[in-house]
Amino acid sequence: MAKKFCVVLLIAAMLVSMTACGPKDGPVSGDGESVTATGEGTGYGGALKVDVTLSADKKTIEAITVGENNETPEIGGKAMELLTASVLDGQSLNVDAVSGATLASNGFLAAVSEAIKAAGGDPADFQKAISGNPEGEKTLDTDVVVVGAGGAGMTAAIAAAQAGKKVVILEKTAMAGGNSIRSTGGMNAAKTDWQDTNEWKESAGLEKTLSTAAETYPELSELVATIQKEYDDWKAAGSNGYFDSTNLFILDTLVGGKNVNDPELVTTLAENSAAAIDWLDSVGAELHNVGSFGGASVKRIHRPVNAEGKTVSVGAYIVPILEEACNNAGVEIIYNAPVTEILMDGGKAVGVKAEGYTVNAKSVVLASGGFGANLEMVAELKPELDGFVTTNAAGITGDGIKMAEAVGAATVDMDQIQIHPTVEQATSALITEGLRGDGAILVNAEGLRFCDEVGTRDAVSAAELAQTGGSAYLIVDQKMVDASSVIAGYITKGYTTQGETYAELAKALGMPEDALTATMEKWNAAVAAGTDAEFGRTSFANALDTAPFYAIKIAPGVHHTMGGVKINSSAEVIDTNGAPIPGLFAAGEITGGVHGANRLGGNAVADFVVFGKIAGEGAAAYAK
Ligand code: MEZ
Repeated sequence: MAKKFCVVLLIAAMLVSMTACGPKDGPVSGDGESVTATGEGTGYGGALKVDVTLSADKKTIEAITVGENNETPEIGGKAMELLTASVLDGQSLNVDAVSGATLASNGFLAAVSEAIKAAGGDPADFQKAISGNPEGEKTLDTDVVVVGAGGAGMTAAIAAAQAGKKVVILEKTAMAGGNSIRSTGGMNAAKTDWQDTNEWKESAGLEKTLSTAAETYPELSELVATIQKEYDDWKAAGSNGYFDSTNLFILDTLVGGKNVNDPELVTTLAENSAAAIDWLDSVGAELHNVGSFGGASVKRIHRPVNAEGKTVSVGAYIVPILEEACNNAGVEIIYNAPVTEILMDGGKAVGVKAEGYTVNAKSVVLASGGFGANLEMVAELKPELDGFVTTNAAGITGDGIKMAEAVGAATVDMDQIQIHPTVEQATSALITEGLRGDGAILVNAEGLRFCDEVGTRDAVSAAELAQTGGSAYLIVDQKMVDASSVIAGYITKGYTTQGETYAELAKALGMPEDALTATMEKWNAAVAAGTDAEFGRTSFANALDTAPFYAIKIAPGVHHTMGGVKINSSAEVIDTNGAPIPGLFAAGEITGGVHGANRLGGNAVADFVVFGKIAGEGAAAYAK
């Protein structure tokens, strides 16, 4: 039986038993026999409470109920759900933290331990070792095996299953999502109906792109001329709807990537992006709110909103939907099964070996992500990033790239590693670029702006590192908070400092009050005029004029590894001689070439949906 199914059964059993005893503040005898008590631990979001019910003889944990906590439901919450099942199943606290949710896991286990003591038990009685695969080594036969249950892996699996194939995903960690679940901003797509719901205000941004691109990359002048004509034709035809084109998406991505990108892959990304939004719709993921993001000349990032119309994090929204779509399509996801080897026969990929499993397949899709959590590998490839924090999920360590190399795959751009300019340093939490796209500004410790906040990530990060302390403050106002559940979450997690006036905020931050007040007034005037004489920013959103005002202290952190396994536009893995490896496909951050030297925000989700789908369809066709 699949591990995930066992977990579901255990949770169901647990819920039935828990209904008998609600949360208690101290040891309470329930049913005249068992005892329930509460323990407290510290997770990612601060204090968390857990109720534990022990049997009368204190030797059996009968139920665990997670109480008050500030964990992210999709990450820390999910980890606590998985750990609840493991602890109950094994009657042991000797379980591994869930990768990617270590703080929540450790806080949960500490709270359970404390609750056991408070209920009169001894945590030492619950320490027996739990073996990795209780069912022993298993061999499975399938049509397509996918390595990794992140966005690319699940998309590929759904696409292959929709093409009628039997699909198994092997996921290294205890939960789906990989780096994708941490993705906050949204997905870039060009020429969608959703863009047309916006008012066109981007002439200045577009003209700036066309002139800088032509000057900086003369080799792109033909592409620039084509876009200029598309724009002129659109204006001549009465400027209906919102202007964008796949060519402009290609140009923005190439310019953002310093034209190091593989142009064929970029073209595939852009040309399939609008259809990818429709495909997501078809599996129940609606990304219909369109906003501005760094390096995009027009509003192109598509985002989900909640029932109140507030933008929400794309990864936390999309991952559970893809998981459900996998379930509905009959895809089997096996968790806690790190893949160690690609099985080859006569030069063709014919399956994989994982801890506890051998999966024989007709084709293999690699979707195990990049290596942004492997800080040693990062520093080896780019020594100047030694000491930087990472926004990546713990499982993103580059194993798939190494396995692909072991069977002859070529790699590209391995030293192209992106730092994201806005990372909260105490927790390594990504503070989405969406804040800047929606109107936030950056100020330094002196209370002064220092760059075009919606420039590309490499440019903004470099500007930040040149400021006092190598850090800066993102400033937003209450209007922005009211429009975004993401920002509300940052406030709950304690990342913000706030003030009723600009001066009060400056005082709380220990920066010159006059300087911040003058900066904010100057910025609001620039928004009203639609011109930023100081730094040439061309996207403004709204003035930051509604109290209270909030600041988040940030600095750059490792975010995306642009290099990886070489693929062609059919998502086939290319070997060191330039030929596709039969039966081997790859998609998402494990691959290199799409993003060049710098990925644009919103292009990772576009990458995993577009290339995940191509890889899944290709693997299904190969599996015949
Ligand atoms: O694509 C990304 O990395 C992204 C959208 C990040 C963010 O700032 O939200």
